[in-house]
Amino acid sequence: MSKTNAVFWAVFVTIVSIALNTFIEHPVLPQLQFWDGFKFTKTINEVPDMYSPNGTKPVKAAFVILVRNTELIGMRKAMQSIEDRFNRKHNYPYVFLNDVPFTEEFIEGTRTMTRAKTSYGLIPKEHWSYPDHIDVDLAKQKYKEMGENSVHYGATESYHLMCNFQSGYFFRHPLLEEYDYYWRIEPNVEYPCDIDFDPFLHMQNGNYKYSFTITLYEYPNTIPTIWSAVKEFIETYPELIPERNAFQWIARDGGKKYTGCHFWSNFEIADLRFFRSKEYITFYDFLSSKGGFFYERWGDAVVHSLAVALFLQKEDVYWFKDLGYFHHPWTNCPLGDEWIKRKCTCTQDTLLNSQTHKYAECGFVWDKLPGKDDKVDLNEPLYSPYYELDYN
Ligand SMILES: Nc1nc2c(ncn2[C@@H]2O[C@H](COP(=O)(O)OP(=O)(O)O)[C@@H](O)[C@H]2O)c(=O)[nH]1
Ligand SMILES: [Mg+2]
Repeated sequence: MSKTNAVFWAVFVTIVSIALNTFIEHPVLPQLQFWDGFKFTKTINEVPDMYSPNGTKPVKAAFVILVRNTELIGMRKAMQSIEDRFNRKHNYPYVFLNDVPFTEEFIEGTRTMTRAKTSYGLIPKEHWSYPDHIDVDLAKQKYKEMGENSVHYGATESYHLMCNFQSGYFFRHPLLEEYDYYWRIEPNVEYPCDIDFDPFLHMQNGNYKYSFTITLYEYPNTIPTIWSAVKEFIETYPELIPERNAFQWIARDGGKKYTGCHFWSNFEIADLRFFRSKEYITFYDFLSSKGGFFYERWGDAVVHSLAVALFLQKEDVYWFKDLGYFHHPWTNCPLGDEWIKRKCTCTQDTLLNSQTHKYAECGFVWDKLPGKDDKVDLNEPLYSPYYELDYN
């Protein structure tokens, strides 16, 4: 074929295909979704005014994240998940906290994951250090011993400082002053189901002070003396303990021992005013004076949970059963129709689903607590633990 012929055929074929595309109706076309530029972008991001990025939200609330610069990728994963499943329609702000200044790379890498406001706070030195009454050499000796005895994270100094901060200080950071509620997030957590309601609004409307998704039994060797400290606190400050609380959830053998039940605090939506209360601060100060954040490895999950059970009542706490959540290695994966309805991607029958695993039964024990109209029998044991752990 000559060059002229080739050009002729190329032009001919092009003209014919354009004509066919223009005049022939493709039956599949109407079923397909096409990118339609601005209109499409607007639709998926459309949010009620109050939830627009700069709008005044119905609840004074923020995500609060303690995180290291080195965890940027895990942080972006967690943000991608919460934005996709919830926050792209709500635009609640994020507050990032760190014991060292955030790098430009971290700020840029997180700011760009959301349209919501992000702020970055440095933790004051006095909130991330040994209190004066702690013998630092003794603490370091204890870390060594805890390492030898396989106490979970017991040998890691920064973990002790972190648990102390999360127990006694996060709610005092100046960047949180303007908020009433917070939702704790950690790098690498995942939200595997749609959250098609506003949990902050749910907390505010229901006047809930604390909420959870997963409960576990604590490792006994992280808290050898915490229960004796709690008993002493109750004797020292009887006026701070309300007549009705959730003591049965934490006490067994008539109050002699701790059940080990705690809310897994890496997920937490709570009322900051609870943590700022005189009761909570007095409780934290008392525990701090006992030295267990450093001579043992008391975790903030246990401390928050003990305080909730001492100072609050069943009605103050909400269990987000159908809010899908994953923090290695546990999942809270909704069961039954909820899984379909909420477009979940978690595995319902995984061994470590808190909805089904006995080790996470403290949530169901919580459900069995007497309500305000029920007759209370404090001597009645509430549960028979699957794991017979030995607590003091
Ligand atoms: N800035 C900072 N954050 C920390 C430090 N240690 C832990 N964290 C954060 O505290 C949270 C809990 O720590 P993580 O390593 O996830 O502990 P785990 O969930 O108990 O296994 C996470 O959000 C971490 O990013 C630290 O030394 N500095
Ligand atoms: Mg974690």
